[in-house]
Amino acid sequence: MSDVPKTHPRYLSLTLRDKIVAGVEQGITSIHGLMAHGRGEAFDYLIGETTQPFAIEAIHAAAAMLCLAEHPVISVNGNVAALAPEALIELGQVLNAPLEVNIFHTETGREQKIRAYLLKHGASDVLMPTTEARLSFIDSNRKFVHPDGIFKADVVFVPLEDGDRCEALRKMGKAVVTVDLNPMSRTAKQASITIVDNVVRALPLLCDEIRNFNDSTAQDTLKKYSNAAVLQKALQHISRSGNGN
Ligand code: PTJ
Repeated sequence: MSDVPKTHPRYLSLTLRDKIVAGVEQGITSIHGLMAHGRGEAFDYLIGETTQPFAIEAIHAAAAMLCLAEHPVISVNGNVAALAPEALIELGQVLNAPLEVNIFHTETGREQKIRAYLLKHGASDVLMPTTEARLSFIDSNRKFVHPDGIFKADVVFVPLEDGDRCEALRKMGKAVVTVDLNPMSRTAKQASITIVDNVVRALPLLCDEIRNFNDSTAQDTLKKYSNAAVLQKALQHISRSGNGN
């Protein structure tokens, strides 16, 4: 870890950079993940580096969707594993849902390293991609999935990724909950529910919502939820941020 003093005004943001850099050094995060992180930082700056009401609205709906799911699965890539391993494991526990490693950039041994990292942080089991089950509508490494995990899932939690798999999962009839700081990304637009927030802030809030889940209002919450409207609110917030909000 770097020697950034706690009094530095950008301490938290710089700590996250350290986590991503450590992820690359440990072979968990792809080198491309550094660029993805930088893109996220820029959008986080624009949304004010705090969880905004449009994210809270999406988190509320996401909790309902994940709790009502028959077979929810949590997809883990190299960035989210480095940034929030404990919170991912906690989400798996509160939902009783498996974690499954699924990465875009193929690097020898990285999938195994992500699995080992999650186990070291307390995960009881982590599903791995297989050649027995494949997603349709996708050619990248992300097509290899576990038959009892993403392949069978009705709802997949897919934090920060490229849009291809999100589109494929939707075409296969699965619902997708994502966390993406960019409300204009293909993933953000194609997901069923998009939480426009930093994954490190959103995950603990999502776990809390799931713990307080109320079955009697969940269907109603989902009926009223519009992802397009939430993304529009995020965009409006970003455009106002240039005027000093
Ligand atoms: O480990 P791999 O091989 O699966 O690769 C993972 C990355 C993230 C590198 C890969 O999926 C990728 O290239 O993603 P993209 O296309 O760069 O998209 C990442 C999205 O996540 C962008 O829209 C970013 O704004 C957003 N993002 C980055 N960091 C965060 C974030 N969203 C929420 N929280 C973050 N901390």
